[in-house]
Amino acid sequence: MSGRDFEGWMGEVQARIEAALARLLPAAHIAPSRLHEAMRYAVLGGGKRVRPLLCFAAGELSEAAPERLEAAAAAVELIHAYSLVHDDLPCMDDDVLRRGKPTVHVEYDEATALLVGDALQSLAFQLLSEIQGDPVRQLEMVRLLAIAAGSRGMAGGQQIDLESTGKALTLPELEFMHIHKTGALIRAAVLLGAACGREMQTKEKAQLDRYAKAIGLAFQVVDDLLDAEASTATLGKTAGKDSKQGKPTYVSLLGTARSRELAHELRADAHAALQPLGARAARLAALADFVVLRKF
Ligand code: GRG
Repeated sequence: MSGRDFEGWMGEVQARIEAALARLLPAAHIAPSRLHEAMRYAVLGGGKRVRPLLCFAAGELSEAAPERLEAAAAAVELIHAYSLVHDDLPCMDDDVLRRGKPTVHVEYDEATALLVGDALQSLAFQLLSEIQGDPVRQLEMVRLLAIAAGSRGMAGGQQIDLESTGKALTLPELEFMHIHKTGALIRAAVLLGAACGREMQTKEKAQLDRYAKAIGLAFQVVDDLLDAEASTATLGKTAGKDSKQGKPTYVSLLGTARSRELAHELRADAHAALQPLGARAARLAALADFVVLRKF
């Protein structure tokens, strides 16, 4: 697949998910208006939509219907958006800029930002529950996302992150934190996309899981590199925060050169995992490249 084909596909999926989210979020004029307006502010008009892209790409492996993928991708993106809103709160990462605009608690207020996160999380599960199809499969999807977002996934990873500030972690400890904080939701995006289509063989699922774990970690390594090397304007969020806050990162532990190498090793592992899955995995492979080579 050429770079141009991939960019065209990315643009199409990003436009599709933006339209779906705009349709699925409650309209701002519906009461309580302030909450609904703030939910739309948090979700619409920004972000790379990496998780929806992964969901759609994984859906190609199992020949999933686009309407089902749209709902699953929207659900994952809503969980991601909620995590960003809560992460930016003063009691957590305390940031004022996200996706190039003031964070939700700055634009609205802290209590509203808290409720925005809560309501986005609820809406995500509502969307999964409304997907048409085999109810057993649907329940598995709900369970998968619940575990990925909860204390054994993203929220647990965030807890470890909060406890780690100012501490020197070992590499396995850092990896454990990121497998949960960032990796769990990325893995869920991939597995949910695949679960939207035909039942895949156990072997295929294992390869896909290996891919998802590799790019989940690669995503975080690159996030650490960008925080150290890119500008606030390019990122649309405050750059250089990790070292200022004394957060353990791949860059603080390994340095930039080794971190870059590690990202490429994880990309190679992601590609290797896709090898047995054939041509249908081409977009997942291109997404592994995007995750590692991105500049924002
Ligand atoms: C509050 C439960 C809870 C969890 C928060 C994901 C997270 C945990 C915090 C976000 C802070 C952060 C910088 C995490 C590192 C990786 C990450 C998720 C970056 C942001 O994701 P992108 O780059 O953002 O996909 P966009 O804006 O493109 O969607």
